[in-house]
Amino acid sequence: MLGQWLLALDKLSIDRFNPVGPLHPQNHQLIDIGGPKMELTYDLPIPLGEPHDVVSIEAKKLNPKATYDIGTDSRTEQASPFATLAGQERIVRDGKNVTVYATMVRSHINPERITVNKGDHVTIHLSSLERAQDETHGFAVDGLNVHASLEPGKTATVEFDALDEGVFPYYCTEFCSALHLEMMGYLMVKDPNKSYESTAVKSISLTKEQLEAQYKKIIETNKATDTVIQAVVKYLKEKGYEKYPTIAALVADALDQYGKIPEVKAKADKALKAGDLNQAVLWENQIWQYMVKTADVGLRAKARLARELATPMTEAASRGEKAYLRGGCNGCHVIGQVSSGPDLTGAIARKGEQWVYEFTLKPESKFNEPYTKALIEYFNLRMPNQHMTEAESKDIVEYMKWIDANADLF
Ligand code: HEC
Ligand SMILES: [Cu+2]
Repeated sequence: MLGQWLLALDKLSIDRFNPVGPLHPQNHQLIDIGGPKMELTYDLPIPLGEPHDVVSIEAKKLNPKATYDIGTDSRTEQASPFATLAGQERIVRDGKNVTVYATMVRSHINPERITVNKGDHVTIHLSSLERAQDETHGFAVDGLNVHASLEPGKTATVEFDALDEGVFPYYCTEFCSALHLEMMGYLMVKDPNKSYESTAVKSISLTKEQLEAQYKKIIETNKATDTVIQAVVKYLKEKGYEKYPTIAALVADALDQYGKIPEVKAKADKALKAGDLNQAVLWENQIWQYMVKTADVGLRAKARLARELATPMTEAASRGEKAYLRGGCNGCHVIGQVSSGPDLTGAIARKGEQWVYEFTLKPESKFNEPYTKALIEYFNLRMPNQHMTEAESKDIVEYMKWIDANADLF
């Protein structure tokens, strides 16, 4: 609103931020001048303030793209000539030039092995196949000073000269999912004038009984994991996830992972038939990996859908949720699930608002009650005092009432 806001583009920020060295940030300040007294609303330290420049845009005018179309060069905003789709990953050699067409999607970088000769010039075109919003991957090669940020759908390129012989891990540099640490591969740089002896890895040989037991165990695990997936899929379908584009994108992502299973299952069964239990176990493990990825994304979609369908939160409940997260309650309690602590769904119904309020504020005040004693025994853990204030504890009760009102969704 005209005459409502003042933007100060400040050079000196002495005393505003923690001093961390001679170079202080410059800062922009948003000042509310609508009232009788100027009020500082926002203090924004910026690393490079000169020349000061500012444009303000009404938030509702912003309508950014949530993800790139797969294979977009973010600099030109056009389809990249180096875009690589699943199944098109390849390594092309032309004399001393090695060009790699790679893809990244949770939780793999494909290819996972790149072998080049010392002195080669290596170009790696990376395409993110992610369609989920904000699911960014990074790419770095150890010791080679290259880094790329791959937002969903983007294609980017890194280049370097492989000057040193050795093995250089490359990996995703964004914490992208529970299996993020799996997102890596190895660049091997060989000296073409040398011959390398392969170090045979001694494999521990298992007896037939041990292998059978392993096979049985992984089959059971996969069955149990699939049950979880099917339950999530049923939930998503019943609640009409297709109506929500960002959730539908997550589900498409999950199904991508799930769709890779039949091919691997065929390999596992073939190995089993041929009597190669060792190989069958390895393939079944691969299936489990795909299932975990499917479940991981599926559960995220479920949580989002629950949020879409739930009744709106009151202001107090929404403050309560923030307090709940700030208080670390979610470290032990998972809504809708028994975790390191009880499922808090229904806590209000079980014990009443006043009790939950008092317990949140000061759990130790209730440790002598038979109800709490039984819980402590069951979880082998006392709920710690998280030092919530009275106001926070009240808000948390409102949040828990919201949970109970929407219990069928969790
Ligand atoms: C370190 C793990 C841990 C943290 C953190 C934690 N809790 Fe708990 N909570 C438990 C355990 C274990 C129990 C059951 C044993 C007990 O009552 O002490 C419990 C019990 C409860 C109960 C009673 C549940 C019922 O079914 O009647 C409520 C309510 C509760 N917690 C709320 C909270 C809130 C709110 C926070 C955050 C301020 C929180 N908890 C943080 C572990 C935790
Ligand atoms: Cu990643």
